[in-house]
Amino acid sequence: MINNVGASKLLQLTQNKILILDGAMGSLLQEQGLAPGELPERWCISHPDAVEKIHREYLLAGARLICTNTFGANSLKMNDGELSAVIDAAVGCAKRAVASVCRGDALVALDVGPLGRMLKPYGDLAFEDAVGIFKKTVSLGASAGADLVFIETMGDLGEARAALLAAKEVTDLPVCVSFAFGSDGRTLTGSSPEAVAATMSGMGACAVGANCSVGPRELIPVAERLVAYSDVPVLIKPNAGMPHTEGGRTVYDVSATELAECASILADMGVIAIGGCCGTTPSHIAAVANALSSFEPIKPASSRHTVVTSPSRVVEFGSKPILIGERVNPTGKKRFKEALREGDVDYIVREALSEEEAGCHLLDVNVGLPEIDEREMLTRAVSEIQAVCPLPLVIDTASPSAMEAALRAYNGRALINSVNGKAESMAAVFPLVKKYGGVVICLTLDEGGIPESAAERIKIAEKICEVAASYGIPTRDLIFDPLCMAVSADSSAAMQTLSAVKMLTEKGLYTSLGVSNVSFGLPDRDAVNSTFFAMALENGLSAAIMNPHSERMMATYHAFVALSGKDERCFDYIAFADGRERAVSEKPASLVSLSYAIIKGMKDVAADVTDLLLKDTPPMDIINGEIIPALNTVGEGFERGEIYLPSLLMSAEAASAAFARIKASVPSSGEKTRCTVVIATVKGDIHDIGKNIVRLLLENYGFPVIDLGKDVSPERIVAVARERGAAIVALSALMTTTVPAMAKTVELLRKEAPRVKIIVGGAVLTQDYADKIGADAYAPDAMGAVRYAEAVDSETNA
Ligand code: B1M
Repeated sequence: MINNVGASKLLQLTQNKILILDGAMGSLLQEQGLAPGELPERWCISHPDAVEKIHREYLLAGARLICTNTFGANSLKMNDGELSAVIDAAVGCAKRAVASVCRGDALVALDVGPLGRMLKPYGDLAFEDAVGIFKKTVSLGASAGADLVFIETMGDLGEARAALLAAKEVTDLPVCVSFAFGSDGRTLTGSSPEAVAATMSGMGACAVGANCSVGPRELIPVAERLVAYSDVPVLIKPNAGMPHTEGGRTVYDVSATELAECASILADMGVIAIGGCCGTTPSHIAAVANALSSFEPIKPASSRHTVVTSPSRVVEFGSKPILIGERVNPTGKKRFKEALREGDVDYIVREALSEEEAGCHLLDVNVGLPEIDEREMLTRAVSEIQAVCPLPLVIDTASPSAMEAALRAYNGRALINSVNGKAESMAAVFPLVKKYGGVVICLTLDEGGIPESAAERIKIAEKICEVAASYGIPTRDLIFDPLCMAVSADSSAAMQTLSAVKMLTEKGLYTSLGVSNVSFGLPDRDAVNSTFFAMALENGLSAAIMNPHSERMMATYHAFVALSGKDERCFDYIAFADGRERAVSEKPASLVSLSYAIIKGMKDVAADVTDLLLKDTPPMDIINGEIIPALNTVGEGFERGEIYLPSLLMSAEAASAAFARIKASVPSSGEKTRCTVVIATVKGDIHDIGKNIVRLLLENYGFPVIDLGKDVSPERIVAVARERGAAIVALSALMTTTVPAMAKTVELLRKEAPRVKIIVGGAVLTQDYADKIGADAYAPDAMGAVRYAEAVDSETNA
């Protein structure tokens, strides 16, 4: 239930007009003297008049929804007492401004920004801890009198889910959720507008949107996609372009006129609330309000799309049939059952990855085994598969408690398997679909069992649609499984199922079948399955739960798609027929290559495979032949926009795990008698894998190495080099944006420690650049660094 006052006011404010939102707060506070590094939220207490004045200016400019100055107000940044005082004061400032400028006729939204820490598995913050932190902020905002909650500038879908769930669990205020998108049209962790719109609106946000990002023009295509895939209104708050510095001042290039032009385009495409973000001012908002004063908002239509998503992948029902991998399931699999009993999630993850490689679109995850804690195992399996596999998942369980735990952990909008026509099943599953969002597979059986005839199964489907609607779940999000029975037991079984698929399709409903059931008890099951699969596809089947490792099933699918005109110039069929490598990860850990484990981000497997390799492969061969090429592959995929930051992080973790095993296996070279080396990755750069390799090799050649780590300032490097009497400083940089910090470090060393020799390296470095910044030497690889250190050492000792 949504708070009536806030929700009805929101509805009223968007009824006949585009709702005007406010603009930047932080940049205006800086103009009034907020010092760099000072928390802007504290100004609600120390300078309430300044904060209130900014709110008033936005209201006078035409804003009718303003955000409190609480972007960073959370318990990671301040203690409970201060948090409560700041939020109280912030809501007070905004409320007073609304009362004085427009006699209460505007909404005050509690502004909630990201926590500034990555969630597990990419960072160290547990999902439920994030939920707890957001809950604290939101309950304080609700008690202070905010009219709604505005979660903004989210870069990670998982964090946005945590914030939205928290808000819904502690208050009935309406909640808007807005994301920051990069120039590639994706969030920091790789989510598309479709993924965030479907996930957030499915979870009950009252509006979704985009804010900040890279400028208003760049947000136009993002807004179009949000509007198409959202069931709720879309709001946009762009920044005034990307900031740059001029004469020590931060400058934004987008003028008020340009923002207003973009606002008109956004309103034309169905955005109902528009404001500004960083760099915008009351004059920007006045220009937007002026441009939109006579605009009638386009009534938001429900999304027509049935989608399931992971953070980075959206799969839509209705165009091509969808393949759902059935292999993550213990039924009839001895090894899988053993893995479940032993808690061997790596095995399950490899099974999932092998299905991804075989060409599935979605993966069914079922870990039901009577003797294990299914709730715990399903949650673990879902989280660990999601950490390395981009495919959206199908949460498959008969236990409502396991379903809820897995849906809570699932990052995105899942396909839920399943509900059926029994009152008990619908009462248990539909509230979960409503709370966590999702598309649900509906089995056409009820208290009377599985009806024999197709017509009776359709009746159950109709009943399910009605009950789902009473929970507010649209028919669009129901996928009907008319149940596939063994043809060996009943010769009419297959035909009844096919006719049910046809009837459901004719009613405009989507269907799914566990196709392999049809051949139960028969020899050469693949022949029966693939023929039945072709027949079902011809009758309109939308999705099949099947074995993607069956060549016949896959060939049937690709041939069907090509023959039905859904494969432009048969490209997909030709690619399929040309053959692909498959099932690599079905092999035991010992047979998975290290580079594969790194590319897929499988940390534990990478460590285990490294141990095996170390038995007969020299460490440097492992580094040069497996670790570096794998990281290059990942880096290239990242550059092409094919993989996103979370995968890069997982691969880096896997590479580091492999490297740690190599390091542990290399015997110490004994007494260190050579000259001392100080090594660091330069300021602003957190890449340290290459630097660690250089350190390992130097130590192995007898050099005492003082490792200052990554992101190290020139001042610290110089201070330590002087203090420890280092003969050599070794600097690493991996990004074009951080080589200037290397130049600065060299400059400072020349001034403060002129006798120290400087060697530089890292992927972006060249001999030319090393010469230009005045380094003594450049090494393209770790061995080059050792050779140079040896030369310096013999000179020093000569
Ligand atoms: Co990032 N990253 N990354 N990244 N990352 C690169 C470097 C990038 C080229 C990827 C790409 O777009 N193709 C790109 C930089 C583009 C550019 O500036 N030209 C990039 C980017 C953009 C980013 C972020 C900005 C991404 C984001 O957040 N949007 C972000 C930056 C954060 C920051 O630093 N402020 C970021 C983050 C990360 C991770 C944290 C996820 C992770 C690093 C984890 C870690 O290091 N602990 C990561 C990774 C893994 C990479 C790639 C894929 C691999 C780097 C690596 O470890 N290579 C990388 C793409 C690539 O290089 N193929 C990429 C293996 C390593 C052994 O090689 O370090 O070159 P390297 O070391 C070699 C030699 O160069 C030499 O010896 C080593 C062994 O032969 N060497 C020296 C190195 N230092 C030496 C010093 C010496 C001598 C030799 O003497 C002193």
